[in-house]
Amino acid sequence: MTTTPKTLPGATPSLGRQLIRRKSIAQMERDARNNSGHGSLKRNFGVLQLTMISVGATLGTGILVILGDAVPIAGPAIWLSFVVAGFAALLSAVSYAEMAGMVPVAGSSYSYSYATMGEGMAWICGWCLVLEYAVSVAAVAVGAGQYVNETIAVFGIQLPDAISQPPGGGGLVNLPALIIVLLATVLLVRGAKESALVNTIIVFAKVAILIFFCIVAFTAFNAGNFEPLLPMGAAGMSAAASKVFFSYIGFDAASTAGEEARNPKRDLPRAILLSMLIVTTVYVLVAVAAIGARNWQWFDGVEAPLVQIINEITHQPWIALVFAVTSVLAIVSVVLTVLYGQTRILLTMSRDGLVPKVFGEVSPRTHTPVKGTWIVGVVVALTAAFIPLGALADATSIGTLFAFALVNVAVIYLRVTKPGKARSFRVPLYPVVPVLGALACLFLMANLDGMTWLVFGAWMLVGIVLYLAYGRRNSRVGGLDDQAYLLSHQDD
Ligand code: ALA
Repeated sequence: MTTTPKTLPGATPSLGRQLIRRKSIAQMERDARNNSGHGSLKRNFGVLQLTMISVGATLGTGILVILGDAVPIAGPAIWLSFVVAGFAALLSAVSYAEMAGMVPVAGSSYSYSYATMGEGMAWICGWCLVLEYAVSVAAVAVGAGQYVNETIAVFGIQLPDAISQPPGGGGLVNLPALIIVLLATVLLVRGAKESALVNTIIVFAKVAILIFFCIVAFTAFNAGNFEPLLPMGAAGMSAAASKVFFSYIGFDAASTAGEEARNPKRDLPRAILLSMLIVTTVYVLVAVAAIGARNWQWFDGVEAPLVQIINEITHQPWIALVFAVTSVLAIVSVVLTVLYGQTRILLTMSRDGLVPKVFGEVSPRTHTPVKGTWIVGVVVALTAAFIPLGALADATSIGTLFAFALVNVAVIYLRVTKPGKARSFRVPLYPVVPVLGALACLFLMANLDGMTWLVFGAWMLVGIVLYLAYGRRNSRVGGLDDQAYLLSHQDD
């Protein structure tokens, strides 16, 4: 199927036509090579760095903080909730792997939607990705701020609320969250390679402390804690699965590094799948170890449960301190890599004209989108510092699930329309896996509460208004240059 425009060169298409016009994969690759004359990113990353970017973006508050909120919902079956959420994420991860190997640019699911469902869905997906990346990272930074507080509390120091809580939360500014986001921004501006190195070191450290937690917790293992397995019934287990789905958000971050990978077609699918394997194994082990060590009712209202368990079992405050400090770093690496992903997605969207040009300017010196990174970093830092995120943070999972569902649909679409196109990775058991993947996302979305849906609806409404006011007028796809290109690549 071709993407030949139906409008005359220079004519403005109708809204309906504009919403469904697609951008070909070849055209995306060409744009990535030229970056509209704005300087290019550098291909620095191999499979190790890419995997670490995904693990870095994934493993954080979900297991360190949200585990404690989810145990009272599921009971001892919390480990099953992690398996269910992980299975749903894995179904989408294999779809991401196929798409990332086929469309190795920096836009992730935004680009996959543009290539398949057209501009309207691509914008919606890009707008959902802002929820998945920018809004979630603000929420994650707030979580890191809380951990900083608990860490220094080990020394008997407590930050005053005025500088550790946002207005509305009893304070003036959440300073730890602000500082964490700004530090990550400075690092990202300096260079992608430097950021990836720092991230890799932290990822090794965070996986190590979680393995250490399992070893310590297993010394206090009580099999009786697993009975009854489902005190809240299967409904409790699946509601908790929707909640802990947050902890899998981020495995797709490697797919935003498509233009900085040395061999994206080979390495992106590997990195995505490898990172899923690592985080799922760690999550299930930690959940089993935590329940084995403490009865599920103990978790109610306990903040930072893993630190508490370590402290209670070892009776060594310094061990708890090392654990807590590494936990803060763990969350910092989520902030670093998720911010990274957001800047690369916006870079791609700006190339298409859907967001302002400034996000696409790459510095020839650092090979990073310096201005775009500062804008994203400052907005996220201010959001984390001054806005009690509340319901908006809950909406990040719903936005992410929607983006994941679209990727599953994109796989099916391209299998039907471009069966002969080379794929470096193919989803196994097609079409069962992408169909199940999309259904699993819808199922988890349906499990989220009405308030979350309401916030999501409001978010979408804002997105539609922004598109009509800006994106629709400034979209460059289908412009004269593209049309000439498309006509000479009819068979793409
Ligand atoms: N998955 C990321 C976390 O758990 C967002 O912090």
